[in-house]
Amino acid sequence: MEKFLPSSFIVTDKSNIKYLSNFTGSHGILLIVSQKKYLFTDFRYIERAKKSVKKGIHVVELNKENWQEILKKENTKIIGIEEDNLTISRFKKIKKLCKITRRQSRPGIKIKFQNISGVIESKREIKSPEEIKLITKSQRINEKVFLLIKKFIQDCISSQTQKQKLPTEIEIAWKIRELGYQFGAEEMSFDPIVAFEKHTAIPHHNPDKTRLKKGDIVMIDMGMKYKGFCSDMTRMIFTATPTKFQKEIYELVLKAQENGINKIVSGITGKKADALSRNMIAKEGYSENYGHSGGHGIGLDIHEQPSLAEKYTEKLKENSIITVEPGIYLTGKFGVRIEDMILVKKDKSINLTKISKKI
Ligand SMILES: [Mn+2]
Repeated sequence: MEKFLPSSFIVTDKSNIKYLSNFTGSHGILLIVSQKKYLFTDFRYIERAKKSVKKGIHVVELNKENWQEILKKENTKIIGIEEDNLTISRFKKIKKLCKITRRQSRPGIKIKFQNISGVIESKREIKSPEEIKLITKSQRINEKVFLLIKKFIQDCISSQTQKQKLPTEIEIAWKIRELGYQFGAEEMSFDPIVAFEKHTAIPHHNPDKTRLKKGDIVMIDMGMKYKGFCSDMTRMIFTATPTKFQKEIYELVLKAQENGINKIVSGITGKKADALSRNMIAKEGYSENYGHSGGHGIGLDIHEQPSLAEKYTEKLKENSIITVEPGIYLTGKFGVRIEDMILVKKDKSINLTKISKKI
């Protein structure tokens, strides 16, 4: 269903503010009144905002007088707000800012609020060529880091002496961060997931002090942030020849994932896109071991619209970027997840991830 924005609205979601204005400070609020855009911030961010905002956006130091002046000038009566993003206390402050009292001979204006949550997010689904370039670059950094991490793990295993200790999950997660910053990421798009052996059966394992052992199956799910844009990838590393069963599971997940990637095109629903991988896993009897959604939109946020899930019945849009990440998790044994980023196209979607999936 297409949703529309009223002519006046307030943007409080940080990624939406960045999307519409290019402002990235932690304290800002965007007020749009009849197509005129005002970025309100405080003293600390004024200079930075002036330097970074898109053309045509007025940067204003927030106070009640100038806020109300703008609303009065345009005779604003309905203002859109992002309910999903507002705390009660922040909403109270906004209400106060917008409460225009009867003063002198001026008539008071009663303002109504309307929920616009999701509308800007829905516009963000379709990526511009520039955004596609930045997301791809973010993934290139991610890949550079991953290859070095993989080599580091393999080198540790092959050159291990009796005395030497192999790295812990935390140590590898830290190395991912370090290399990421070194190669130009401004931050991680989420805390790196590094899991050894049994921990791979926990979809979002929190790295701990467990040490790597030769023969472990390793899961690495990692992503970088570059100029505000996220990347996301999951790979499995086998530190010895996998068992027949491990290989079987790995190949099933891979087959399911590639079926998804090859058949996802714009116009199919998120539900259908999810089913492309899920049905193959279910057919082999592992539906109970695949308890998360099949993927998600990615951009300024690590998880954004659309969603590859049973309940997501909206259609995928051309030039959206999504992840495809099926998995099988066998508690107490091991798990496998494989994740790539896909640029959705009309005829054949494009895999933005270049790291090999061969064992
Ligand atoms: Mn993901």
